[in-house]
Parts: sequence; C-alpha cells; structure tokens
Amino acid sequence: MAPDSDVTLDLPSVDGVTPADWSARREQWLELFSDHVYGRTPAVDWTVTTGEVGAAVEVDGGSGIRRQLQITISDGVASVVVDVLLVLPVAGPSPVLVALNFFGNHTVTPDADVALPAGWVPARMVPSDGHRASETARGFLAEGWPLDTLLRQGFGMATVYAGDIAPDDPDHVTEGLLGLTQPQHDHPWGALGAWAWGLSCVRRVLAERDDVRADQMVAIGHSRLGKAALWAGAQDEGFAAVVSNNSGCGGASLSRRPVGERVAAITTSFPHWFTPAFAGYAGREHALPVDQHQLLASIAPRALYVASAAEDEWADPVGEYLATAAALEVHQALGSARVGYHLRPGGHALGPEDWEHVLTFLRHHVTAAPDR
Ligand code: GTR
Repeated sequence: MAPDSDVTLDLPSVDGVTPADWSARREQWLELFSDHVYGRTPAVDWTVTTGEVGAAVEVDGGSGIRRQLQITISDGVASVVVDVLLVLPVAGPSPVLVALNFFGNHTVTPDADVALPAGWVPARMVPSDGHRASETARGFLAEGWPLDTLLRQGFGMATVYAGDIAPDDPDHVTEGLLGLTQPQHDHPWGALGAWAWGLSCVRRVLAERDDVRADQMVAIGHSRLGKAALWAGAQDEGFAAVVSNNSGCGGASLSRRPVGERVAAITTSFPHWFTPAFAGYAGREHALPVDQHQLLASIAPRALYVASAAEDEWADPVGEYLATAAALEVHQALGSARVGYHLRPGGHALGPEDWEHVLTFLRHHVTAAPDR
C-alpha cells in the first residue's frame, strides 16, 4: 500500500449532529453532493410500469424461485426498459439485495432463459459481439454471484444490468434514463446518478410485492456500482442497509487523500459518471465543500457496510476506512452503531470472502434483529 500522506486532510466537519437537526444536516449534504459531485436527481413524473416476463422457475433444488420482471420508464415520448432478474427464497417474505451488474443479467447465471440486454454492452472482460450482448457470456461471472448461498441464508437478490439504466460510455450514456425528457439545470446528473435512481426504482417496485420484506431492502454494489449503491442509499431512506465493495474514488474513499484514483483521473476516464462541476476539483480536492465520509454518514442511522481490499490501492482502502470511521461518529450520534468494515487481502473484486462478511453483517444487523 502506498505510504500514507502526512498532509492534514481537513475534512468538512460532521461534528455536533443531533437527532433533532439530522434531517436538515443530511439534506444539506445531499444538496452539496448533487451540486458538486453526482448532479441533481431530477424530480420527474416519468411513468413506471412493471410486468413479469417468461415463467417463474424453481432454482436451487426448489428452495428458490427465479422471476424476470420488466420495468418500463416512460416520459410519454420515449421509454427505457429495465430487465430485473429476481431470485427469492420460496419461504418468504424475504429481505432483498438490490444490485446492478456490469455486463448483463445473463452473465450472473448460466440459466438459458435469462434475457440478454438489448442495448450497448462493454466489449471487455466478458465475451460480447462487439458492443452487443452475446450468448457466449452466459454465466461468465456466475461465480461472483452466489445466488444459492443467498437463498440458503434467506436472502433474495434483484439484479439489473447497469447499462439498461445508463450505458457506461460517454458516447452511449444517453441511450438510457439520461435520454428521457427532464428539467435542464446547472447540475445535470451523470451515469452514477442515473444508476442510483435505477436502484431506487427497483426497490420501490419490489417493495410492493408480498414476497419481499420492504423494510429489509439492501443496496449493494462493487466498484463503480458500489459508488452508485452508496449514492442511492444516501438519498433513498427506503433502503435499510447499504453495502459498498471496493468503491474507491467517488465512493467510500476520501477525495482529499492524495492516494490512488483522484478527481483528475476519474473525471478524465469517466467524464459521464459525474456532474461536470466535479472535474473542476481536479488537483484542488481540498476545495470540495463535501467529502465522502458525509456520503457514508448520510446513510445513518440505517446500516452501512464498507468492504476494502488491501492490494486495491487505486480505491485507497485506508481512505475508505477513514471515511467509514468518520461516518461512524454520525451513526453513533443518532443512536446506531450498525456500521461495518473489512479489509481483506487481495485485489479489486467482490469475492467469496467479501460475501461471507457482508451476509454475516446483514444477518446480525438488518434481518435478524427483532429487538432493534
Ligand atoms: C476503474 C475506475 C474505478 C472503479 C473501477 C471499477 O477503472 O477507475 O473508479 O470504478 O474502474 O468500476 O471496476
């Protein structure tokens, strides 16, 4: 790990939060994140409709049921279709983890009837047909998605291809929600904002179901999708818990720490993720009026879990730890200490060890705490 800088971070203060002023403080921080980092989540009256496609299928020897839902979001002129792969324990109602995936629902399970994304997909890491989804990628990432383990522990999982909501490419990003009619203003949202909105949209749709515990919904994501999970959970109090894995810059790690990925690098490589103002803090992160510990604090008093990997220097695991520790003070001021962190050996990935710790945390602090 890179040596820690001896620069004083001088983080924006999170001192003195009380239950009485919490809602105002949190609102203020969310506004700052909107204006300077992620962009404003538009207040729009898009129509959201949901249907089920295909047959419900028994999975894991009958312990679970897999469904495919289709959410259509329309501005009256154009619409965006989001495919949801939903796996639930037969014995419900169940807590549900809501997660975006990088390459398509068909990559998280080998099951032949899971729909391929219709739109643009990245042409890296998994097989594709140019920028179109390919059958050869079916189940390609299934090892990272332990659906059977989740089912056996009583958890459901809803996953959506992030590109259904906003394709992860500056030239294609408007082929999702960013292409729908929305108010124009000085702080437009980018892909991270859209992905976060998508997570909330899925949560709201699932919360209506009898087989889902609406009070035990968890936003979870890895890396760029961990950044989106944090921003979703910070804004949407309907999430009972938020989990970020190796989310790094613009996620759980502190922007002010001069370690790993910084504003200049991230806004150059991924200009479409943030509101344009964020790039203006390149090399002058100290001028940001917020830092990421306030994002983690904004989730309080709901449960928060941050996972880091020791060799993932690009995500600055120490920065992720320091942000979590700073946020813990706010969670404690609000009477909750449901904040977890782990640092495991190894590099950038959401692997079995991460899942094990995350599920243990959720079982203890979210789903099995009748006296909370
Ligand atoms: C990297 C990016 C990180 C992180 C990562 C990922 O290229 O610099 O911010 O999001 O991608 O999503 O895997």
